[in-house]
Amino acid sequence: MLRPLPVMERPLIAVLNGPNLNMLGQRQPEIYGRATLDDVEQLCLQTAEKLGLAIDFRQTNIEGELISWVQDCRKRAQGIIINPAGYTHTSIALLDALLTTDLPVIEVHISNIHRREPFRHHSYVSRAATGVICGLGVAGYSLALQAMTDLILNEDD
Ligand code: CA2
Repeated sequence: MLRPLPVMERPLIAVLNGPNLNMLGQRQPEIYGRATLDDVEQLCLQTAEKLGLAIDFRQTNIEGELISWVQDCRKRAQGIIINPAGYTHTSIALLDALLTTDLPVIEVHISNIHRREPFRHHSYVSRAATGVICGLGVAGYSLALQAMTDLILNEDD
């Protein structure tokens, strides 16, 4: 049986979360469910362990900080999973940062943004995304890690 890779040698995936996602589980459970952001991090850690990935899971309420984290990924990560939250629908600056990374990007939304208010139907970020997962609750993060594994393994195809 193959031994799992030591954490240092595993591909690093940044899992980045935008504004107000620190409120998960505390408000609007009818839209976002009952899981907290800590629960989502645990889900990602468990999924990453099974897939042989390392993850760097972060949340910020500050647009510039999110952009700096995306820029840093160019030097240190193999892929980006991002729930840009409200910046999805507003931030050309975040789109520009993602476009400069040349990394696979998966955009995740907990809710189905297309079933919600019209202003949520457009995503600037999607233009930089390899794929988008929305409407499957926090399981979308786990699905994104699985998809990211396939993207990284097939990178040279
Ligand atoms: O469905 C998603 O994951 C969103 O990215 C969440 C954003 C929203 O602006 C996007 O349109 C869709 C909102 C994140 C705020 O999350 C909260 C969670 C619980 C209570 C309050 C806010």
